Amino acid sequence: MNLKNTLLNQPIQEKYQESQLEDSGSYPTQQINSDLLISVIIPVYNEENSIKEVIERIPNHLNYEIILVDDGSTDNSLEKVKVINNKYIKVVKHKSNKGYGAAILTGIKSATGDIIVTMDSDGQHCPEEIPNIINPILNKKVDIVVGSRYLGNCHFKIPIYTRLGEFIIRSFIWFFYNQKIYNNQNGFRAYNRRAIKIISKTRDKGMGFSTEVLLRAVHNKLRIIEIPITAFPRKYGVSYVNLIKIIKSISFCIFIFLLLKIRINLYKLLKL
Ligand SMILES: Nc1nc2c(ncn2[C@@H]2O[C@H](COP(=O)(O)OP(=O)(O)OP(=O)(O)O)[C@@H](O)[C@H]2O)c(=O)[nH]1
Ligand SMILES: [Mg+2]
Repeated sequence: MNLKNTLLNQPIQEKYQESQLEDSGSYPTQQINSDLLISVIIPVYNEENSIKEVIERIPNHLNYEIILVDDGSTDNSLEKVKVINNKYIKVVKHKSNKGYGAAILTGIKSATGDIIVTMDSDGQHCPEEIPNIINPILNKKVDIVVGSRYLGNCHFKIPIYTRLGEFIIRSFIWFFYNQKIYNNQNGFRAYNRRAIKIISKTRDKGMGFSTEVLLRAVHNKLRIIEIPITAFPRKYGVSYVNLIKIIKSISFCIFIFLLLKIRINLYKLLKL
């Protein structure tokens, strides 16, 4: 049995496995029949070559607002956004670079939607797939949807250190919380309001944010599902990920939740 078949709530997966890629390279999008407001949060740090296209590709049949968080960009990212004729874009700025997690948290504060979607601004995610990522929440099945390039189509080779990191996080979550989340570093996600209440308390302001959010979510028994997405390599610019920093923050995060688990189990033991 392969990864795709073993994972998660089957009805949603089956739909995708039968589907073919469209010209855009993304999965066929599902039809959304909902008046709920969707807030799409896009953190931007020096992405002048890709940000305009990412915004323009967001399906316009959705009832949405776009919260663009400029995380102290020093290039022309903001100028590229200004020329887009879209009244649903809200721009929030950090005066200096504060980190990926800080950018998402700032976006959450400005978001008024019933569902929040987060996606990268470097063109690695397909905006056309936003309806797919919010559908499991609309169907009231889950609180958090995580896009998975392992279930979907990944058009680049995932670095070994990313795979290793994801394996360690997945094993921790599986061992202590009995859930499997394979693509746990993916930033293309959707959250309902219940989830937002919990993840707003996340402390990591950098790239460890994605891990802490999931640990908080499983610790609070939120319902999480992974769905297939399409992932592309960065076309422009460079990754701003600092490997040493991310290893430190993820290790710290796992350590804290490990302590929490030990404390809970100790209480249980002492009560017996
Ligand atoms: N790394 C990083 N990204 C930020 C920051 N602030 C906002 N972002 C945005 O967060 C998104 C994710 O950052 P990336 O550097 O692409 O991280 P990644 O996708 O995990 O790494 P790559 O696969 O190498 O691109 C991008 O859209 C960035 O523009 C920041 O301080 N650091
Ligand atoms: Mg990226």
